[in-house]
Amino acid sequence: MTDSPTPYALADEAAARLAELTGVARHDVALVLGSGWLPAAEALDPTGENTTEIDVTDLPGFAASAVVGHSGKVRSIRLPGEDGDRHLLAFLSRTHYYEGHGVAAVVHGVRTAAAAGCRAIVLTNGCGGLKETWTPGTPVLISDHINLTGRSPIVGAKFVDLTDLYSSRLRELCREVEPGLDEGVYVQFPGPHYETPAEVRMAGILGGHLVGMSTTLEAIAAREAGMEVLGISLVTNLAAGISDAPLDHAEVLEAGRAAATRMGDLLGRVVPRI
Ligand code: 8IG
Repeated sequence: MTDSPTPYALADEAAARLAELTGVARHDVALVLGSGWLPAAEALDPTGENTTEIDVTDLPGFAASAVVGHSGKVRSIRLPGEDGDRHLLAFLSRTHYYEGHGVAAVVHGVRTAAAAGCRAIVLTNGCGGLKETWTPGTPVLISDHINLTGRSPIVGAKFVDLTDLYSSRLRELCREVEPGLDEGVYVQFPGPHYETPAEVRMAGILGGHLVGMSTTLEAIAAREAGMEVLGISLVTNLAAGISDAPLDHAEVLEAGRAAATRMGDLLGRVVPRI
């Protein structure tokens, strides 16, 4: 009988295969796309001439989880910068905690990115907002989080400091490019159901401004791996009970598309400076 590899060894294997398949020995920055964020990846390389796309199922450790109902692709995108190119590793989808494959599966992409050389990671998501001024399509920088899954991706007694989990340096960089960006505390619920209005009120009382079903476990794993973390939420709806105005679905989708494209432009200017 052979022992199954540790999550870290599995990520090393995935990174080695990634380097083979993309022809890129080391990547610099990782990007995880949340719901509604695909236009951001398109905006980063509109012609696709600097992009190689592979199936995550071709990488060790992803087969059982990431793909169910998702596109399951990862792109290697070369971004020209003033002081040389950056190689961006963009996961077009993620494994969610609510899929039930466990926390290691949720953060395997993050660990693979770290093993591939990434020093920073941009975690994006679509979420509900608690501030009424955040109309659908408002991008918000994540300043901190509250992890209501009750779980940690870390294995063993490793006491990782999360004081500046969402890098203030990277938030500053974003604001240099887009000064008006607001920020807020992201609260991860386990999902997959949305919150009740009482749970949304609770999130607000706890100090939260955004509610969603992803990101916090990935951010912790990224910090454990020594990566700098930038978190950006796209508010796609007001959280349950915040507004009684019914949402026009087409309007919401269009607002999301426009905002995600704008965020792609933002990332195109921020990533080369990370
Ligand atoms: I898009 O209102 C999206 N994802 N938990 N609550 C939670 N997740 C979400 C929401 C929301 N909107």
